[in-house]
Amino acid sequence: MRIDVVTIFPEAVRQSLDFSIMQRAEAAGVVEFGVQNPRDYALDRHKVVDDTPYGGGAGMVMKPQPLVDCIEAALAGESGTPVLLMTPQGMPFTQQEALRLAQFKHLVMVCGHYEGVDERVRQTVITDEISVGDYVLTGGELPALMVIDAVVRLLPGAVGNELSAAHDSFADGLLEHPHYTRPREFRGLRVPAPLAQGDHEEVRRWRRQMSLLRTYRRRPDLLARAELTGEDRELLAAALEAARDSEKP
Ligand code: 4G4
Repeated sequence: MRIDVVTIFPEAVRQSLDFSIMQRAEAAGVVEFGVQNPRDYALDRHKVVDDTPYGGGAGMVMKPQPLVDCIEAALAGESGTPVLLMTPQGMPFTQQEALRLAQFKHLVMVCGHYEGVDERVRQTVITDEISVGDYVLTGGELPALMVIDAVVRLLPGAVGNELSAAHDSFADGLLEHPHYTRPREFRGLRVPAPLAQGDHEEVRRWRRQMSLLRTYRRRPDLLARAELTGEDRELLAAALEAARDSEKP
């Protein structure tokens, strides 16, 4: 996969990508990153990329011409390549969207700044608008890096354990079960018996039960949309009953 990031802070984005797993993925040939600066496409002597908003008001707006020319240079005439605008007005980014984006061989990610981008950029070149959460940031760079991280770790050869992505939180619409490593007891807290004993079927059932209980308590919205089996319902009912019993005097 190739990923181009369109940003007025190319050095900051390049530095962030030359870090940890993303760096290893690029070195391994799993992904190739490009960083493009719309300022390089500005036509005036001062390389201006922003301007005052029509209709007045505070702040500045990203001019359409440098941004669209930069995006089109990154696309190099391709069609079908997603051009993603990171914006608080976008569709919420999810694991499902990460899995969808991981199928493409080229992505172009556009980072907005100031008060936002001229609407004609959306109308001409943007294919998808993505939000990483209901909050406002000064720029789209951190959201773009979050989306890149979530997508690249799904690419074949990007993670040490190829199977780990299949077990992620949200892979089956539920939160993950708790994890433990040695020692068997830490500050008086013992590793749960089914894990310590290591009977594979008992481990599977315990993990599934904890996954269901955690999702019930923390993210009832996810549980409502998950497809539960008969065993799932029994495991959750048993876990809730056990929790209720332990609360009795
Ligand atoms: C586009 C329009 C994304 C980009 C306006 C970007 C939050 C997110 C930006 C803006 C962003 C998010 C400056 C408001 C850049 N903030 N939640 N800021 N703003 O994904």
